[in-house]
Amino acid sequence: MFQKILIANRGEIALRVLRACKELGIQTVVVHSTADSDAMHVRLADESVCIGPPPSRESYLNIHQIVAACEITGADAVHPGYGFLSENAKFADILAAHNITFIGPSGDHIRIMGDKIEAKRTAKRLGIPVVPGSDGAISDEKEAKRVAAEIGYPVIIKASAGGGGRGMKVARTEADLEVALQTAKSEAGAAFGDDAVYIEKYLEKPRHIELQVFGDGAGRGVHFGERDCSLQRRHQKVWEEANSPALNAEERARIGGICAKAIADLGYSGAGTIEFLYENGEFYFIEMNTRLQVEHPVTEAITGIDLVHEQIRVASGGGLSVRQEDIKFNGHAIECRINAEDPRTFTPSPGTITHFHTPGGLGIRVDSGVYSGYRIPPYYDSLIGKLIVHGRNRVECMMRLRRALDEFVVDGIKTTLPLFRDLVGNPDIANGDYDIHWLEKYLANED
Ligand code: MV4
Repeated sequence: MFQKILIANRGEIALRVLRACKELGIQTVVVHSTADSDAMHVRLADESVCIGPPPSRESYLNIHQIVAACEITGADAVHPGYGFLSENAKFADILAAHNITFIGPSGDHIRIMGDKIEAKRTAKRLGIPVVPGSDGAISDEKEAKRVAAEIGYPVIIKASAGGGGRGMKVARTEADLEVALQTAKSEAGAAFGDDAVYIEKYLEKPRHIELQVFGDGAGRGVHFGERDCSLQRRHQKVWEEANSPALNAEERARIGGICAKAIADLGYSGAGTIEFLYENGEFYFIEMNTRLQVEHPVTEAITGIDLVHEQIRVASGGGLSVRQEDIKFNGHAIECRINAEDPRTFTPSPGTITHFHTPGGLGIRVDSGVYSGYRIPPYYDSLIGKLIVHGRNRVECMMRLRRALDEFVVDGIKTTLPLFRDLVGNPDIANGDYDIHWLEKYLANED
């Protein structure tokens, strides 16, 4: 097991990882920018190293500074959290070259999944169902027309270097195709320095369902069920739940079994998330994330397994603590992302939190690094906390969520809490009847 882990992140996820380290008796080091000196995780860590000024480029993304902090403190592993360097293959390679363990998959696996064309090709080879489309990059308009005619309109053009919704263009008819292809290519070239694009059948009203998987790096793979993350705004998830209201146990076991076997065959190590669009009872792979995700607590709630413990165990060579048959799905969990934003316009609302009171009681978890009197710096994302509610079934979970939202107090700044108080009372949400476009439509019709 590791002696000392360096946490290369900030905010609620730095605190989340720190808690896991403490439980395992592992010493902790946090790195932070000058804007985060008074953050909770800095106070609670055994050691902290200031690695630079507020802009992420010069601190949380500064590989040299982070490696230096490892050398100075004698950390033997790094947990990258999510965002920042968590899916940076070069960072994983550099740490390996310094004999420091990156708590995550190999640089090569990160690289494959970062290239969306290569990721899709790999998924297909491993037996994962993918969205019908081009086999690789589209070289010209002629090829685009041929593929589109084959799969049928509408189609979507995506950047291979994109992901998370960046650089996508929909073409509803052949007449739209030329413009869609050219704009997708030039936007991808400008944004990513790589203008490779691919083409897929455009699914009109899917749900976003993702499978939590783990590999031990030695040919064993398991799945921890799915999360339904269809409620999004501008590709930012807002509300996530497990299980998906759309799936039954047989469907879960079937797609879960496919994913676990794929992860085993790939020789993948650590936590991963396989993202699907789900429409008319069919799963279609779109991307794989090679990190721990923001919404991992809903999976922890229904399985009772600490996924950060599991990441640390696997990275240290201790293997997975569970076999597939040990993983049981109990009840239902919902996560609400509480952002320091205006609940209608989603404009960031940094500033000082004058009063912070979190709900409690059975089935309630709040992951947050903020406290009364904390000043939210304006330099980073606006997530200030996550409310995760667990119940024996979805109805109990929703009743408990409504109660927890009533108890939650965040004064001094605007937050997205009022949005959740509206959503929890909405009939479509109560029925689990929503797709990836539901929230944007709801917000557009509010005024
Ligand atoms: C799609 C799609 C429809 N058809 N691909 C957006 C994020 C990126 N990960 C993939 N995305 C989409 N890919 C096909 N073939 C619709 C979306 C999409 C979406 C997906 C998940 C959650 C929210 C979304 C909002 C708009 C579009």
